[in-house]
Amino acid sequence: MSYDLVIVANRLPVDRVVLPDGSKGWRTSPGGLVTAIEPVMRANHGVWIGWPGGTDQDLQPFEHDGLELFPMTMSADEIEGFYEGFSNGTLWPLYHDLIAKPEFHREWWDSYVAVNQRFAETAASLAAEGATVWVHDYQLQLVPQMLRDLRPDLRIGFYLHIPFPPGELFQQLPWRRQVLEGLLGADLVGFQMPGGAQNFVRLVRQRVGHKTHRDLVYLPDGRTVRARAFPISIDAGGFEELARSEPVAQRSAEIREALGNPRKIFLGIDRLDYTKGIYARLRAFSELIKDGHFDVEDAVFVQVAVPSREQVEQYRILRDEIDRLVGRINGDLGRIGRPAISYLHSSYPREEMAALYRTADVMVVTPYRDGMNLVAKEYVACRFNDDGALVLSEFAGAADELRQAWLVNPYDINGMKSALLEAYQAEDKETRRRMKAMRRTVTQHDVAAWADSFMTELSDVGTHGKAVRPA
Ligand code: GDG
Repeated sequence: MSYDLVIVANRLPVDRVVLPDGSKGWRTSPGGLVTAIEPVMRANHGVWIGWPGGTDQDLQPFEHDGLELFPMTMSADEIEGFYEGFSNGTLWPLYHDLIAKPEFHREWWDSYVAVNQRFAETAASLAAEGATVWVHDYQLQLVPQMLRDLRPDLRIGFYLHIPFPPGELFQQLPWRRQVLEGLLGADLVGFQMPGGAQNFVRLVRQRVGHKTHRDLVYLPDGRTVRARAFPISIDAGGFEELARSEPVAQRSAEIREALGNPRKIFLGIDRLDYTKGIYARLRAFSELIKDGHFDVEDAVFVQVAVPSREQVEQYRILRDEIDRLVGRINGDLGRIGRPAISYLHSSYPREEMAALYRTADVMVVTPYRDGMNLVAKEYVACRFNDDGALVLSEFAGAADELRQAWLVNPYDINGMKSALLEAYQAEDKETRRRMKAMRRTVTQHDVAAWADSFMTELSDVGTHGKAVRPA
């Protein structure tokens, strides 16, 4: 089979599920990426290459909901070295400002190279003459150049979903040059923020020695590479529609009731990750109660922490720390049937997420560093009455667009306390003014516009391959 569009991502957009009859099946995973890419895939005879999770070795290509999927196998050693190791123990902390200490292990790197090579070979074998290949994220940064070596006829795009760090931090990576060269195999390298694109171009000039001008890199063989920001977004219409639906309205009322009808409900939803600033935000909230600004009858904090990367040591430590903190806060400040923090370590269907967004009066998003943060945008999309307050970290990419949020520095606990209190006390008129402006931004720049602008730019750059039709 050969395809005109090949999407290459670490994960396939489906999860394994056990069907009612006991057999195994697939379910489309929650998340905007598949929503955004699906129409382009359909319009262009596309295939998606990725790991379905697990270590099954006898996987066959299959179709799900009309999408052609090509599953990549992963051995237990590769999960350890490539995925948990180099991707999540080296690159993730290095690219998020060293919030945790990155570990550098040569075996992890070898595994990263081997898995990237396998993804590149698979993409090369599936792509039609002159096809477009769109590679995603930090797990696959070597794929663009590996693929170009195998198939110079292709048009290759790469998109990084997480921040690209400043040179001072990136230089620590023992394999910095290989990673930069890997990315330079693409015709277009997309980042969340202009800062990431600039960091990349500067590093390429300083470390690899290529000539650059603004967002262009000139390679010795005459090829050019463009590096630009494409801030990602969400399916804003889809979220709003869900939030407005009758079942979600009912569920929202149930949630408020179950929480004891407090005056204000605060909400945090994050993967349980040390970049997300969960610990500091819960402390700030609890201190407001301790200081007597409000009581557990007035306000409750619902924190959903979605299990994530549980085999990685730093994530286990974080989970224990948060468990202890929540236990201490509730022990000190809670009353019978009235915990200060309602803590949920679980993942939920999209409907439940929408019901939570619809219920929350104050949404609290306080990462130390985040490529974008879609949760902040999803909250805004769900507030169809223009009410609700968003407290948002300056260090989330989303802060660039959602200027009307209560912006905070998550390292400054007192500053965070003031912002939470202001959001709690804000007049309706004030929250409405802010939310209206943010809603305009999120509805205008949704994920379809994001995919479209990346694809359009990709079909304009490079002399290789034929252009992909917009959906
Ligand atoms: C990376 C970057 C960038 C979460 N729990 C559940 C659930 N989710 C959905 C949310 C949201 C997504 O997962 C999380 O996206 P974020 O942007 O908040 O964060 P990361 O996972 O770190 O994502 C980030 C993103 O890539 C996209 O480029 O914005 O900066 O770090 O959509 O709704 N969805 C459901 N149940 C859950 O329990 N259904």
